[in-house]
Amino acid sequence: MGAGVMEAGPTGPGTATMRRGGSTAMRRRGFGVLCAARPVVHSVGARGRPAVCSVGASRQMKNANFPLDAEGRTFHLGCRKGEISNRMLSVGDASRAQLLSQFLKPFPNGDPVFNLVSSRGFSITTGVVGDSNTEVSIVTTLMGLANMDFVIRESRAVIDGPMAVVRLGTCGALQPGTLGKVLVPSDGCVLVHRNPDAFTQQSGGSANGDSPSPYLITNPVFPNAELCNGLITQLQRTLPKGPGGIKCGINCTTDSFYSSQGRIAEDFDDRNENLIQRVLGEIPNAVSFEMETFQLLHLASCSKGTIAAAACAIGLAERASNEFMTPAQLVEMEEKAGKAAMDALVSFDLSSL
Ligand code: R1P
Repeated sequence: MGAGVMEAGPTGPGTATMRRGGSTAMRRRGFGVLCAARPVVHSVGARGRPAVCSVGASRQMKNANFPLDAEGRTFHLGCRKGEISNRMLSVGDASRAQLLSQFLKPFPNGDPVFNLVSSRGFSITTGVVGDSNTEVSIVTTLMGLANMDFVIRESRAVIDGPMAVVRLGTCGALQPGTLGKVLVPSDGCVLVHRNPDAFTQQSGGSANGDSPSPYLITNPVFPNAELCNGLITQLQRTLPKGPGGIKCGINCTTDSFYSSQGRIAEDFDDRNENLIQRVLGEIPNAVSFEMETFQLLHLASCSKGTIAAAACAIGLAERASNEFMTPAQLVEMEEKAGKAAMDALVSFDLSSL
């Protein structure tokens, strides 16, 4: 944890102080607004007693079209204005968020690093990056398209002005020799998704007699070029050259870790035996399989020019060789790539949007 992080939970009791407008009454009641950076639904209230985090369903929401509670907190992320920076680092894993919070310092006015965990398990940690005097939020976006949708839409709703978002994930490495590299979708990102109609009995095939394909591949979406180039520059600065470095190409986001990434299962009819071969045949420079980047880049492209987004992912497992990085290797790469991503966010000119 970075100095001054308000840490709470079983392994790190601290003082849960509301930053930026938290109500004293809520603090006094030990209202569990601030929780652990870990996926733990406990916080430490003002009296140091664990309390169930209640940023979630127990609050009275208003407006069924875009629910907000009486404090203006969003339904799932549990955040309100002033708690998330315009510069956001999205990570899937709570332990990655906690690891990278070491790079966040308290605010110049003395406010400690801010931390919130919603009852849905999303976390937000906001502080100042190193000596830059620039705020960044590390947001745990969990897994999959829907969770990225919650994070981007709900953060957009409570942030004024342009936003820059970088995702640092892990992924399946598709090209031989890329285990442990940071794979950057500078050439775009497609969505590979299961086509349920191909699995139903009434799907009789198309007019030309073809059976519907069990997996569909979209056209690519693209990162913001300036943010992506800045990310590559920072990664090249931070990472070793050669095998431990970066590889650029196309990322394939999938709607399943299993079927649409070509993992063979005995318990389900998945019809995916040739999927990896097909993906690499159609997209020779496909470098990675992961589960969120398409939604991030797609939403950014539909944000009416208000969100710049880019992404990278550590090749945690190489699909062809079946090899995995060790946990120690992963932590080392998360630290290096995470710092690079935060520096890229700090360097990005938000006024260019
Ligand atoms: C699957 O294990 C998860 O890991 C990858 C995938 O995109 C998916 O979310 O990324 P993260 O490590 O960022 O979660």
